[in-house]
Amino acid sequence: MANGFPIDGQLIERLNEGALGALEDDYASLGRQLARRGIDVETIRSRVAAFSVAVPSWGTGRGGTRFARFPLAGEPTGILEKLEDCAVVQQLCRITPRVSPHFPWDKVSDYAGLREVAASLGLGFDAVNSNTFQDQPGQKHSYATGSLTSTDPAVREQAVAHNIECIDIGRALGVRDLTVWIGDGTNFPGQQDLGRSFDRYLDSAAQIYAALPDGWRMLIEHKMFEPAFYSTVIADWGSSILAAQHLGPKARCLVDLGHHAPNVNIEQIVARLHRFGKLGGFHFNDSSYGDDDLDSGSVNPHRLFLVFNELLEAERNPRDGFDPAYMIDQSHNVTDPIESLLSSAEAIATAFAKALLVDRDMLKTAQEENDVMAAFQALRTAYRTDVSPILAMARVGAGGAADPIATYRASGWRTAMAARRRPAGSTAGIV
Ligand code: LRH
Ligand code: MN
Repeated sequence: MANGFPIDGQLIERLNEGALGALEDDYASLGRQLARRGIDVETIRSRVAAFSVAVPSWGTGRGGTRFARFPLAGEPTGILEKLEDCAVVQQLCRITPRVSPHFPWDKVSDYAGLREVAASLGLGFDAVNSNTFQDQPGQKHSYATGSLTSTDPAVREQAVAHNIECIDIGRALGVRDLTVWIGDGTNFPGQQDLGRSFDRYLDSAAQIYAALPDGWRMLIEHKMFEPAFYSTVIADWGSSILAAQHLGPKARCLVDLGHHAPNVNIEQIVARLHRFGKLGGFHFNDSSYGDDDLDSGSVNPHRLFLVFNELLEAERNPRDGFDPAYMIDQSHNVTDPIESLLSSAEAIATAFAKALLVDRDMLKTAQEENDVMAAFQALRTAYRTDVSPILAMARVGAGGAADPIATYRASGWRTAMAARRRPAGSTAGIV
């Protein structure tokens, strides 16, 4: 297979041939429509072709809740099979060339070897994720009462050491970001002192920060609640930016879209973090209630568009080091994870492409002149544009599939993997 990609390239070519006529017709018609708006469709296509978002290794398996996890026959059971499935996603959509791994879930003995395997599949790695929200078999100290903020110095030391181990792994994998999400918090008022627990966080995080190599970033991920249900140490962007400013320039804030109360204006949080040079990255997903980890754009694609609208404004007014890491973080409880990742990558690239269509000079003029409806219509005109022909042309131009999900189904990949892979366990929980 070309470039070690798992699916037969001739199948993709054959199916693309059948779709090309209609696609070129739709693309030409969209090109004429955009030209009337002073927009060159080819410029948008090349921006879309250069766009990419990382996939989470843990998103290739079925996710679950505390109630149950329903395994899928043929789902991956280890990092090598996870990389194969990530390669299928990249082969078909061509905008997910990197995998964000999670440790110790993706632990192996030879990380240089893992990097080679990924490269042979046309993949690289993105931010490494530490895990001090679960106890591992044989672990000396439990994280039941916290990790980086535990009152027990031995527990904090263990959690700091794990994060430093993740940095070492990341160096072997050729990445430069460490994502630190901790579930530390309380379930009862009075259970912990809210001030001292934050101070313990700052002290532990400073030790991790000190271990960051040059050029590395520590991405602090806030989350309103879960697994703690009364208070969470890093509960919101305020706690996150205060910690990042306290730690130093390598510390940035990561925005997981699902980690906010319903209806929070996340795009304004993006604008604030960018204003102070602390916008480090994203975990894209969708949600209605809690950290539902649903497919990006599946519930509220307009919010995703508004986030990318802010990101393009930020790009026009770059602060030092505007280079947010784009990653997906989802839990695929009822779909084939590959189909969800294909659908989500499409939704994220769609939001980006629509945001590229906003007439920003017209928007700024309307804003300055308080022409409210003109300002809103500047966004709405872009949002209601069907950009799917641009995404498909960019995909096919890069060797991907005109219709990724239909091509994936035609490949019979999952059935083949069900015959080849051992059944995955059905323990409840995320992985
Ligand atoms: C926490 C989170 C975090 C990951 C985990 C898998 O809810 O978003 O980013 O470590 O999910
Ligand atoms: Mn996340």
